[in-house]
Amino acid sequence: MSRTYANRIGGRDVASARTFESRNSSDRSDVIGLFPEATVDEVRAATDAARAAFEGWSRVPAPVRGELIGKIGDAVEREKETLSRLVTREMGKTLKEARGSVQEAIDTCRFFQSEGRRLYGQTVPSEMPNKELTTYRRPLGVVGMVTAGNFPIAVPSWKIVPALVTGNTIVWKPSEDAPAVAYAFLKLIEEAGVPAGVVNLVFGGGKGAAGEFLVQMMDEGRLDKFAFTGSTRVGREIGAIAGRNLLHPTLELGGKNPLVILRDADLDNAVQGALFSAFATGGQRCTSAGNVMVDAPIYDAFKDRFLDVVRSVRIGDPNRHPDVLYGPFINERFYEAWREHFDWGHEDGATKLYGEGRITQDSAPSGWVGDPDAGFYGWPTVWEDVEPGMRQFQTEIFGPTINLVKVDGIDDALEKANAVDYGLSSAIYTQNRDWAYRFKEGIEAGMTSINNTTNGAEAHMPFGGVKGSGNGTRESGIWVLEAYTYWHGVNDDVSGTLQLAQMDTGYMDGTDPVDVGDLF
Ligand code: UN1
Repeated sequence: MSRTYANRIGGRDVASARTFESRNSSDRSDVIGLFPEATVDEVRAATDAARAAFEGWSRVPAPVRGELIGKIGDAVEREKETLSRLVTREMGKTLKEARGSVQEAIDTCRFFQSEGRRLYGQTVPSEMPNKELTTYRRPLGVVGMVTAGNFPIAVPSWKIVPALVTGNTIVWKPSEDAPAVAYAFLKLIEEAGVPAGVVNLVFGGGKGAAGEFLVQMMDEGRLDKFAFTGSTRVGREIGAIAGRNLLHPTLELGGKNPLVILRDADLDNAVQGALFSAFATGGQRCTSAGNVMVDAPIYDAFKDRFLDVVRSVRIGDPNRHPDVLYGPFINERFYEAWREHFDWGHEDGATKLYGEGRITQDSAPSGWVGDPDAGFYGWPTVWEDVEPGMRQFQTEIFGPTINLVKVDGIDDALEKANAVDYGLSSAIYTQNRDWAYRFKEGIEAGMTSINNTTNGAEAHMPFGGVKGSGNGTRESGIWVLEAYTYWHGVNDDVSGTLQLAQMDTGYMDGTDPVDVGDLF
């Protein structure tokens, strides 16, 4: 019998009438638990609980809130191995990557623990005597959050931790692909001493379910902020609803990230970097590489070496085989979307160099281990003859597939790297400082790696994109503070007289008058 979990609203378990199962992505016969399908009333109740908790939480001194964040970090660190195994079991990334993703949440707590002792405002000189100007960061209020299943603890921590340290309260709807990880994280947040109602957790699906209900709460005036990681299509809808309610949402959306390999690159390093960028997490990262742009003089050499390593990639259930490069699709929907791209590829005139679709008993690459029918597993797939304008080139696929695109030098590489509607991450392999510099200056992306992968952003760097990859908000590091606070400017006049800004100022006196009319 699988255990049934409840929503957490105001520090209490709240069951829903309907439930859904969370299953192990690598072995779908393994049911992890039953989770509620929260109703609109339950989601609304969660916003009430967050609203009720706001005043008290926002008045807790920020350094004390920071200490609680530190305790969350301690609790996550203590449970790192268990959480990592749960991440692997529930959504299917390798244990090495799962440990990295849990570490990312710990790093986030470490960073924001001390931010509670900063949260600096400014003192600003006044234009009048005996008057002081100061600025303060103020919390926004109640934040609605919807997060994806591919980084089920790291990415939520990028939102929850800075929102908490700045004094906001939260209603969080995690991905239905990884509810158990969310529940475990919430329990550790509660254990650390975050008061009841400050972080509320509601479970369920997106469309027509808890995710959409939480978005609707903006129209009911119940939220002061929305934060979302997911597809560009859904992000645009959330952005429109937030816009009409005058909220500035955090939107971390898709990517079709270019990885450029120029003629002078260290090829071994570049092959390894391209492999990880394309296939880590089975290509299901928003920072995964979508197009590998290879300089013409080394195109054939790169292609041969890349295909050699792709042919020997180990794939299988990462719970049983710790040495695989990647495991299953997180869910059937991602598998179906990936399957469709084979049709477009052929229609558009791209050439498939490697890959045979779904891995089955009868069709498995040499590095396959285990029972392919236990989950949805895909062959690593490599295409060439891919050009800007093709769907294959433009569309984020979120699965194990990569395009090789031939380019001629840095200018052509840059032009093609910018020829997508997204601009999240990017990478270049070259030893030439000038080319690297030009790439860094010219690339339309929020993040760039030089001689490293498109993925693997560190937890205290600004994370986010340009163009279709988001709305310019940033997560992580000091930059995320802008997303969860507003600036409050305070004028404190101790002069005891009426002093009018711009009017009663000394600098207006004593100048030689100029008659502007005489100048023309
Ligand atoms: C995501 O896929 O939504 O940079 C986040 C990376 C990770 C985070 C990815 N640190 O690949």
